[in-house]
Amino acid sequence: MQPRAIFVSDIHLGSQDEPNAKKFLQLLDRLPHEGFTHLFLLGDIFDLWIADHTYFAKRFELILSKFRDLQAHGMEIHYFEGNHDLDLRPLFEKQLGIFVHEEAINIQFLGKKVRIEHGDQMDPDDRDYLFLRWLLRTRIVRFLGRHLPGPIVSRIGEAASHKSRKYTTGVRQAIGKESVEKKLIDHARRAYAEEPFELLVAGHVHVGFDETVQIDRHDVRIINLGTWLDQPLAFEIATTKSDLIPI
Ligand SMILES: [Mn+2]
Repeated sequence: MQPRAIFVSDIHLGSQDEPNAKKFLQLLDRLPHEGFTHLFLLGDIFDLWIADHTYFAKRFELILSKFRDLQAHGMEIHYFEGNHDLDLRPLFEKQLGIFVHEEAINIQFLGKKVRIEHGDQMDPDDRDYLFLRWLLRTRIVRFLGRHLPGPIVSRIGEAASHKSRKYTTGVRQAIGKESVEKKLIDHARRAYAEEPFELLVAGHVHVGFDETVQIDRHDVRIINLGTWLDQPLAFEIATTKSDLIPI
């Protein structure tokens, strides 16, 4: 069977009953029948998820069991931590066998060099956030996140998550869609200098984007998955085509 991959990000699910959760479940449902072999979750799938609290596992149990179904169909799932879903290894990797990534990765898929990431590290000017990102991953904060009771973690987290979403929308409105797009391209150039790729797939900035630019005289395609809060999108890579598709 030929590999076929689908990428989604920034769904920002607050519960499993909301319309986008149903849409997401329907999408997951049809993946194995349509021959998809790989699912890439590019972060901020949930509006809040911290560590392995049963609080979150219960809240989104339908989605977790759908992930298990996909694995039973032989699909491989990768989950990139976002800034709303953190410390995923204890549950998603250790218990569910999903590959968790905290940083960008470069892979070969169908002979194409692809860089994949959530995208929250793409803006070097965003020092406050980059500090916060570091802080949230320190041992002490991870310890608290894992050991404080679920309801407390969720209350603190929901306040932070609301602020963060407002911040992302604020940035987009303050600097404009074009400046966000310029940041995407600048980031692609910097990342390319580290390790070249033909395709970059990211999320986080909440601006749907699909453009091919020239870097070092090579065509590089940059995809941003936008947010399901505006318009549900997914990106797929198959042998015949690679497309950004409305869900
Ligand atoms: Mn994000």
